[in-house]
Amino acid sequence: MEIKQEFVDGLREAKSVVFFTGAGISAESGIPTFRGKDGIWNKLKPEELANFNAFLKNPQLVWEWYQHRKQIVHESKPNKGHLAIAEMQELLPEVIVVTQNIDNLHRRAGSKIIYELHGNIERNYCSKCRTPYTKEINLDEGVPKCYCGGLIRPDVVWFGEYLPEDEFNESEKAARRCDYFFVVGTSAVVFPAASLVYTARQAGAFIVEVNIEETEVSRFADISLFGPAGEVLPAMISKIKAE
Ligand code: BJW
Ligand code: ZN
Repeated sequence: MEIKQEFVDGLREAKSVVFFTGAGISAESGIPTFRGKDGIWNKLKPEELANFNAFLKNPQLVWEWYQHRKQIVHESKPNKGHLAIAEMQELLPEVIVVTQNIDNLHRRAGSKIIYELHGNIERNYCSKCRTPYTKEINLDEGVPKCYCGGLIRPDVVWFGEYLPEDEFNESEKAARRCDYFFVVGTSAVVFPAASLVYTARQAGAFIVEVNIEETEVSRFADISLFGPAGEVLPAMISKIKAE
């Protein structure tokens, strides 16, 4: 993978850069992706588990799955890819992270402006009255319930559900404003999140893809940097810093 000097020179002059990230950026932290060859959902289709009907049918199963994933998240730490994105803040006037991930790793790496499009695994709320639920979850006591009787659910966005409006609106604004739009570690097949790539492109941003394999974005990206995000992004930082 070669990072062209001309590209690095242009990037140095950028006023605003967006990093749109997906599960692939956290893969090197030991968090499995959803799709692709190492995806957790090769056997279990995301559309079948991550929807409200699946939760109503078997809340215990869906909760066990999220508790298992929360455990993995707690045992993991930000990798060189997350850290490189945070370090970009020292080098450019505006760096915005728009993530589909629910794992908090960008925050833990030190990124300041983060829009979480699909929620956050650390938060829960009542599926009936929407009151946030802040107590520990202990599935040995059964699926947690709100005082109103509603089932408590993770604060994540399932299929068929709307994305958090403010986060999506701010992400759209950032996509329209930026000079460079990085698409990192996402298959870019889940909408409306993936629409941001097209919004940025239409607004004239330079589209940079970072992935270990070709995706939907490869055919129109201005540059595709194929390789693990934890290697490609630090290599790019080194080039930006080089005299
Ligand atoms: C590396 C790497 C390394 C690996 N370095 N790279 C038909 C057409 C269009 C849209 C639809 C349609 N039918 C239905 C829809 C809508 C639907 C949708 O998009 N479906 C498509 C799948 C077809 N979308 C929705 O339902 C959304 N809501 C919505 O549309 O609301 C409007 C509405 C309201 C009411 C009624 C009807 C409509 C909501 C989508 C919510 C998605 N939720 C999930 C779960 C979140 C919680 C959780 O984590 O459990 O979000 S699904 C899952 O997919 C998760 C992810 O954020 C999301 C995206 O996945 P991501 O991050 O791209 O991961 P992967 O695994 O796909 O890719 C990883 C990539 O990394 C790969 O490319 C690897 O190569 C790469 N990689 N290692 C760099 N080291
Ligand atoms: Zn309630």
